[in-house]
Amino acid sequence: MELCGRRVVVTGASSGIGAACARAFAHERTSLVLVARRRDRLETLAREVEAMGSPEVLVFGLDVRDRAAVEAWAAALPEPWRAPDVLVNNAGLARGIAPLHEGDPDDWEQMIDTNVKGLLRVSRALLPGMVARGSGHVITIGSIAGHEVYPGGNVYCGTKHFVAALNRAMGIDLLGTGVRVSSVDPGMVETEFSLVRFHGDADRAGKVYEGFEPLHPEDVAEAVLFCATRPPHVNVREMILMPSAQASAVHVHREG
Ligand code: NDP
Ligand code: 8X3
Repeated sequence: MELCGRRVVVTGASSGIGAACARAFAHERTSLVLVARRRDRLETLAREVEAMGSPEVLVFGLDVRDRAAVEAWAAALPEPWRAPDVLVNNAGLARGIAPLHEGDPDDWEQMIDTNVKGLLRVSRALLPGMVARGSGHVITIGSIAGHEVYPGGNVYCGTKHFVAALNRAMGIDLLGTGVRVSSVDPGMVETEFSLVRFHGDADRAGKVYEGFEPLHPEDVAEAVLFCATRPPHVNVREMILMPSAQASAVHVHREG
């Protein structure tokens, strides 16, 4: 499917996979709405993707955990943007890796409020316009953590299992509406993900990616673009994307 001139919303565009998706879509000359809490980063990215050829780029400093703010954001979007052609549901995070009995409930709430409720809120805000128009595509960034669990992954894995279930359920809900639903589910991608998970401990975060080549955010963006460019009769429902050195959440082949 030709993407030039289409409207694409990317949540979590200030970093990592979301920023790479914004660049990948800009390369196809789509217009972009970029959403994240760190607006300054979005403004820098906006200048970059405009220079790449995006005809229109709008940035919104938005916390997807804030229900009223998400509703106000959607209501304030310029009219054509209330029914984007593609929504990349990417904003998300892990906090901590403690066993459940030692876990921090504040971390749990942040993951649940962002990965589960934030994703629901943004989808609920933009889907009615897509359904009314009879076309659109929701592409969610799930995770290998939505297919398996690993030590200390408890709540994060729970949120990503929710995302996997929601992707399947939305596929049923939206059947016959012309709106496609896809999930791209990566293994380890080197982004700010581990820095956030380990509360800013850069040494610990760096060790996660030592001794093997993890996925790069651009690899995931390419998979998202693949989903978005299938002809209208084709829908990628779920795509699992792993580094070649990773066989499961806990099996990673490290050199040295
Ligand atoms: P990054 O930390 O680099 O990016 C996360 C993005 O989410 C940032 O742009 C951040 O922006 C945004 N975000 C976080 N919380 C909120 C919020 N409350 N409101 C709005 N935006 C928010 O990590 P990744 O790029 O790796 O993560 C992107 C997605 O990919 C996540 O859903 C993650 O679970 C998933 N994933 C990551 C993998 C990995 O190994 N890296 C593997 C599998 C899936 P800001 O802080 O400015 O709000
Ligand atoms: C992020 C990848 O393996 O840390 O979703 O869960 S993992």
